[in-house]
This record gives sequence, structure tokens and C-alpha cells, in this order.
Amino acid sequence: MEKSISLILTAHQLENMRSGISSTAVVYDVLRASSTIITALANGAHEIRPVLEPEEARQLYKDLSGKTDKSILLGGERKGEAIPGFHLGNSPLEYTREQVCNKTIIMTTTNGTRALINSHKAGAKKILIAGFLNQGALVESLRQEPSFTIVCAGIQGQFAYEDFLSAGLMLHRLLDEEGKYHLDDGALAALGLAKGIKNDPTAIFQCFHGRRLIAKNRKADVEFCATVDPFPVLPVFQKPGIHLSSPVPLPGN
Ligand code: 3SL
Repeated sequence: MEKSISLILTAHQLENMRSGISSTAVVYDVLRASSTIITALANGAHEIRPVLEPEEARQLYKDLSGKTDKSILLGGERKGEAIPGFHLGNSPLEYTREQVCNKTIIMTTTNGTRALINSHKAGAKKILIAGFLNQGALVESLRQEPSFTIVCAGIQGQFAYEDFLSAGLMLHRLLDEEGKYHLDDGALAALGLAKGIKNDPTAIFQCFHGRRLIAKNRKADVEFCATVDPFPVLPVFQKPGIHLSSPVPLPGN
């Protein structure tokens, strides 16, 4: 049977869709939430708990404190900046092994965590977290999926080039046997862009969100998020938390 791939341009679009997601969702927020989640888990974080609002994150922090043997951190951003009172912002470079190993991180970001939660509400059977950082692992896993829907987080309800480009480059790598898949118009457009641009993730330096982060002295974040394949990991969101599909062994284990 022909496999099908569809693409949704923004997390907000999911809120107005009449039919939900009946297949696996592949969620992209390259700048920066999905890149940060991939990095945190690759560096040994025990679990990421995505929530919509900072207040919800603070409440969950109180509720979980003392009820788990894991240390808990609050992470995320609003307007690209760390949230007052939170331990970590939304730069993947902050989520080092020393900071996050074996910890639970409660995370809220403007678009990325919304895309994950909206995908869950839309009925996605499985939710994978995607970026340049884990492109190879993702491609291998998607070869086994009958069909999937790519959810680009976007930026404040608008189209975001970096998510669309990253999805397109992943499709380009996956579709070495093109005839097997039916692509909707969004997926077809992302693939077309990727074919035109060759495999050059640094194109995200020129997009709105890339330029915005560079203007905030976050060029290192953009460079890092544009790196292909440093982490062969596959984060999966199964409410309430995100874990690796097969955990990376910790040192000493
Ligand atoms: O919107 C989000 O989820 C963030 O990733 C945006 S930012 O890169 O932290 O500004």
C-alpha cells in the first residue's frame, strides 16, 4: 500500500483543523525547542515534561517536588528569553550533560511545546521530536512508519522557514525510493525546496527567526541547531513526558 506524508505549517493551524492527525506526528521546532529537547535527552536527561504556560510549569514543579527521586528543573522561554525564576532558558547549549543528566525538565516555550501538545490533542498516535540534530535517526525510524504527518511549529502562528526547510531536507534523505509515497502539497513543497537548496542547513541563518536570534547574540545557538546528525536519538512524546525511544547509555552503565 502507498504510504502518505502530509505537512502542517504551524502549531496554531492544528487548533482549527476539522480532522485530527490519525498517524504519527513528526514535530519540528528547529529554532529552538525541538533542538533543545533532542540535546537534553541525548545528554542524559531523564524526561522532559512539556507544558503550555509558565504558571502551569511552576505548579507542576511544586506538585512533583518530593514525589520523585529525580531532580527537577524548569526550562523554556518567552520572547526568546529565559523565564524569571526558571533554572534554564531555551538554548540547547545550556542543556549540557552536567546540567541535565538524570533530571526531569519541565519545559514551556512559545511555539514548540504548543506544537507537541496540539499534536497530542489532535489525536496523533505517536509523536516524534525532530530537527537537523537527529535527522539520520529520524529517517531510519520513519522508514518503518506506514504514514506520517509533519507538524512545523512555526513562529507565533506564522510560517517558519527553518522548520519547513529541515522537514524538506529530511524528506529528501528519506525518499530515495520516491514511488512508494503519496505526498500532500505541503510535503511536496518542502521536498521541492530541499532539492533546490541542496543539503545546506546554514540557509537558516538568513530566515526571520535565525536573524532574530543572531541579533540577540545567539548565533552559536543557530549554528548548533543547523548541525546535521550529531545525536542519533529519537525523542518520543507520550503524555505526560518525552523520553528517548531507546535511551543512550549513561557513562558507567
Ligand atoms: O517558540 C519556541 O518554542 C522557541 O523555540 C522560540 S525561541 O527560539 O526560544 O525564541
